[in-house]
Amino acid sequence: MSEDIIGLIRENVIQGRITKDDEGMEEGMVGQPGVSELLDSALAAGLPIRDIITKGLSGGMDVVGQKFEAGEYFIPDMLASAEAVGAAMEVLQPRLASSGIDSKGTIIVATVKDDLHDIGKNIVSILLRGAGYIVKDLGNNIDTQVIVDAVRKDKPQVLGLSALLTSTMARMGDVIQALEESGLRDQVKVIVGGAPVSEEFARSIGADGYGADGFQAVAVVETLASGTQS
Ligand code: B12
Repeated sequence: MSEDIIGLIRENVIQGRITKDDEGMEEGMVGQPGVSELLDSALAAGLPIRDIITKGLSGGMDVVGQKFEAGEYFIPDMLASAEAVGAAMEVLQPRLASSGIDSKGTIIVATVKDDLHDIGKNIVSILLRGAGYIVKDLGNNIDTQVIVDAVRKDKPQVLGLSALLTSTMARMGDVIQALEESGLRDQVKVIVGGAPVSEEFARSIGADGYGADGFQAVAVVETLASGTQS
């Protein structure tokens, strides 16, 4: 039963359906529960938020990517699915939020220049906030210099960079180099992530850590931030 609800969430992300009133990619879906109704059911049934995010939301987006690659989906279809994930994360955010009273430190996150993909970065931000960090989210398509200036000003323990395109992932290395040139590299740990990024790539650009998903991002930050507290 629980697997069914998560499977339906995944399917409705693929269909880009937020509520029961939305049409999907396929005929005859109006009236069937959308992501938001299914999320209510999942939460009422006490299903693990981790499974909802990894299997339902991210799992759905993986299929959307495959369909785009296969020429079955186009940009508006990807956007409809992205909006469904965004709506779900808005509902999940308060449940993941920590009290914030004893912040564990500050993290800056950004998607690099020329890259508009921000769903993954937003999930990482929400999970880090939930784990007790103050997260300053600079947004997407962020210029290297803007990131460097933010590190200088806010002095975060960790900087998290996201890139979803093979054409933009090298920008993460540019940011690390710019931090070095600005004399800031020793003051901040840099972690990277995004679908085309790997542990090996992270190492090759001199990053301090890599996370394959939002939960790994939190685990890496916990390890790195504990080593940087003054
Ligand atoms: C949704 C989407 C879009 C949406 C983005 C909307 C938005 N607000 O983000 C829109 C429609 C705008 C879009 C546009 C384009 N897209 Co697009 N898009 C996708 C899609 C389907 C899903 C991405 C996503 O949200 N995944 C779900 C999230 C949860 O996963 P995630 O981002 O990987 O994040 C997780 C981890 O990677 C990790 N993580 C992410 N960031 C970070 C950061 C840190 C620090 C850490 C530790 C971890 C971490 O944790 C996250 C949570 O678990 C992917 C396919 C895919 N499977 O990735 C294609 C994809 C990335 N897009 C692609 C392409 C080609 C494009 C376009 C060039 C299309 C075009 N012709 O215009 C444009 C480029 C626009 C631009 N300049 O950025 C290609 C990239 C191919 C490549 N080799 O580079 C993909 C792979 C699709 C494909 N299979 O062809 N896209």
